[in-house]
Amino acid sequence: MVGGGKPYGNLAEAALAVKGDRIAWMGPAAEAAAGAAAGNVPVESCHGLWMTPGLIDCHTHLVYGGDRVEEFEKRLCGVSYEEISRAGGGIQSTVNATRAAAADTLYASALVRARRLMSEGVTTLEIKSGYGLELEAERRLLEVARELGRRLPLSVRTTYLGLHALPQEYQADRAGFVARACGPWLAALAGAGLVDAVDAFCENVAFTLAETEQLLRAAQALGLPAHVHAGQLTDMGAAELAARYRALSADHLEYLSDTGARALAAAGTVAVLLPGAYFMLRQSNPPPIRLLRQAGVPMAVATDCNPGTSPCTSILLMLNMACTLFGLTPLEALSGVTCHAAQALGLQAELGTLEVGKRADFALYQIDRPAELCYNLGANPCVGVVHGGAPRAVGQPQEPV
Ligand code: DI6
Ligand code: FE
Repeated sequence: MVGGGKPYGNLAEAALAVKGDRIAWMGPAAEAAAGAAAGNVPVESCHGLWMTPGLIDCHTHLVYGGDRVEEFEKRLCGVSYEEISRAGGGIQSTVNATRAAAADTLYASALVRARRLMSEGVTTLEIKSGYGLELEAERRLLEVARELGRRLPLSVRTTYLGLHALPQEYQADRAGFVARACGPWLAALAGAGLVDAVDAFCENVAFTLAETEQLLRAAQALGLPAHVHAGQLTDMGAAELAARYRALSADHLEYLSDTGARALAAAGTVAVLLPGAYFMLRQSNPPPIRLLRQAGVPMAVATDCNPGTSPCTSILLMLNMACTLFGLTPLEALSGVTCHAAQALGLQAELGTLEVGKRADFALYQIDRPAELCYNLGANPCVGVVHGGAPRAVGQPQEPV
């Protein structure tokens, strides 16, 4: 995935040497054999397989309580979204279930989802809080996310999604909720080392531009980078705001103006595309891909794994949807889960390409050419992953439950 040369940066008949958790050498397989023999280094043959950088899912809400299956079923049986909402459904039902769940219950359900993503070649996962919406429940979500990163052969980046929804008990006190979420709660969680970045759902059904800015300003004061849920349902100018605060990413972007796209490009903010939510919500206006291309905005692709609008644990399915629904080329889609996803997490110096000095995270696929990863619907050709230099056969989890 290193640009400038062959498509996909493809190297044929190549070998790669690992020292510790780093890529120490890359070159022709014939040279590697001689070097390995001289240095008495163990050699693994991956003959006939394709190796990619470990895939990065840079936008998930992986940890939550309960599910929304019943709601899905009801809606398809003709019950309206409003009726479901009034009966305590929707996002608030996930907040209730999450608050009621013990940490080990949250861990167990998130583990299943993490394993599914890992089985397709994911080695780095961003996980947002945002279903707790009060200090201790948010803390539990972030702690569970960190625990997944400690126990699994997986790098986890945590994001405090402080402004996701206005919880029931604050319906009459919006300002009070926002002040707490952006003030003492963020300070406590960041102080505990649980927060790698912040995020806000800037949308007419969620939080305003001014409220979002309050969180971005608080994050800036703490030296934390930001992501912003921007332009999923309407264009409120959230992309411009994200750019103004040099956010790592602006996510969704189905609604994005020319000025928004240019602002993202100038700020180096990555556009994270989430075709799973677009599909589930049966939207019909894809993000303006041509505009993003012309402006030179790097595009990432992620699952948005969440119980409401994208109950998705397949990054490979997202590759297909990014191509079929949004019109990305397979090269753009693959860049979206490797080099550009790394950039969306601020980890481009460490991850996202196979290059000497980078972390030895990679995935092995039984395919004939890279575009197959985007072409297949529902297949999983991943036969193994290496995380930090340690091999792990897919389907044989070594980590404790
Ligand atoms: N965007 C979404 O689509 C979800 N959250 C967000 O920020 C909705 C989350 C849910 O319905 O549970
Ligand atoms: Fe999201």
